[in-house]
Amino acid sequence: MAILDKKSSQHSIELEDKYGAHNYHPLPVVLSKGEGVYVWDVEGKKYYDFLSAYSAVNQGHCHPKIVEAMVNQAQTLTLTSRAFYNDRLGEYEKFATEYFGFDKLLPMNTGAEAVETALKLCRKWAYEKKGISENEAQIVVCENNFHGRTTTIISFSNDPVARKNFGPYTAGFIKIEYDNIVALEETLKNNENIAGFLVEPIQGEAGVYVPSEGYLTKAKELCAKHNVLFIADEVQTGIARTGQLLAVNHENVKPDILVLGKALSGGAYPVSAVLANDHIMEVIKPGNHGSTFGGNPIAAAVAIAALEVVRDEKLAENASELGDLFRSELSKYIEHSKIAKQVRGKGLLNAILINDSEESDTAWNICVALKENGLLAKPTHGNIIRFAPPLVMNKEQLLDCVNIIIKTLKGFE
Ligand code: IF1
Repeated sequence: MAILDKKSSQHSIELEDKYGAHNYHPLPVVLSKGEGVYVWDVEGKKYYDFLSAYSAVNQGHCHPKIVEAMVNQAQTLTLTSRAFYNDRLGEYEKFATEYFGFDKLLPMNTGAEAVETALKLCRKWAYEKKGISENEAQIVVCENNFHGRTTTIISFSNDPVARKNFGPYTAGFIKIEYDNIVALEETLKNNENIAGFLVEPIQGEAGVYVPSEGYLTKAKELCAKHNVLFIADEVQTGIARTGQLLAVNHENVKPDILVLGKALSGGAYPVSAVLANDHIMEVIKPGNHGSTFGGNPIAAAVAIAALEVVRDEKLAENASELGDLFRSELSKYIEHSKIAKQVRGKGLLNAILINDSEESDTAWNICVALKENGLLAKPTHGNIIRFAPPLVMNKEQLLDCVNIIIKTLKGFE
């Protein structure tokens, strides 16, 4: 029995393969421990984590302050539902609204739920405040967006893998090219029924696509001019990832509706939120929207701790500095590389483009080799590798990682 009980990567993989739905294609590594910028597999091998659970673990794995807040609250009160008040939610709402500069917060759990919430809020505002006739509201979205997996959200995705055979789809969305201000202007000018513009300040899933400087500022101005709500999905880009608390801060843009998730909890617990000012949020009345778990006391305690860590450890500043260093070091190598074409990103949300077709398995093979060399990253869209380590990394560790990446790329030249 001792041998059977012993954990092995192969055993864990076989269990998932046999008993789990095959909705992911993970890198063949089985993790069992994490601390700061490191994770360990079940055989005890240590890796730098360069995915950070898709930017949920910005504060580093198992941050002691976040874990302590979670454990203390878990031993006291876990869930009341919103049928009753709990003594943590209001405190968290005050903290988070002051932190981000909005009047009110609506608590949810996952990113997709928060995006759904923002869409519902936007539509209701359009009917009750803007005066759009019932069922006529349209929301403008961008090509190659990623906002989550619900039926409504995939209705306006243009990724066939995420979308095909899940119809019929939700109506009411207009898709325009990302980073195209003229397309937005034309769309807003020619349609009275537009309620909102939903946008990722940097497109993550599309391959860390940073829009032209000024795009977000101009988009916000156009929205204001046409009385259209500017909805920023900062689920992935928010909470210091790009070198500012929010990616919209790079352009001093204030969204009408802000959507947060992932690192709002430091990856310890599912916590998401929608923030807006009163003139928008007040359209939501008792019974209009909710969630059994949204706003639970553990989530509230965890989110406060997670946001305190970002502030106290100056994670935005660190992401900004280390991001500049990462891109400049890799650019020097890429200048003379045949296998890597470009490094791009902001703060510690970066990607390199691999010089091969989207259909090739080169990026995947590079990620497998990176894993062998002690660094975990994952390809997105075939030939792009995303690099997003926890923001608690230091300079020495980052340079060590740059060496691992360069050494690995050299094996593919
Ligand atoms: C998966 C990407 C990252 C998001 C934005 C909402 C959500 C996400 C901007 C939904 C989620 C994830 C989910 C993850 C892969 C991932 C991702 F590659 F697809 F783009 F992070 F890079 N808005 N992003 O990025 O949040 O409901 O998942 O909490 O496996 O689907 P969720």
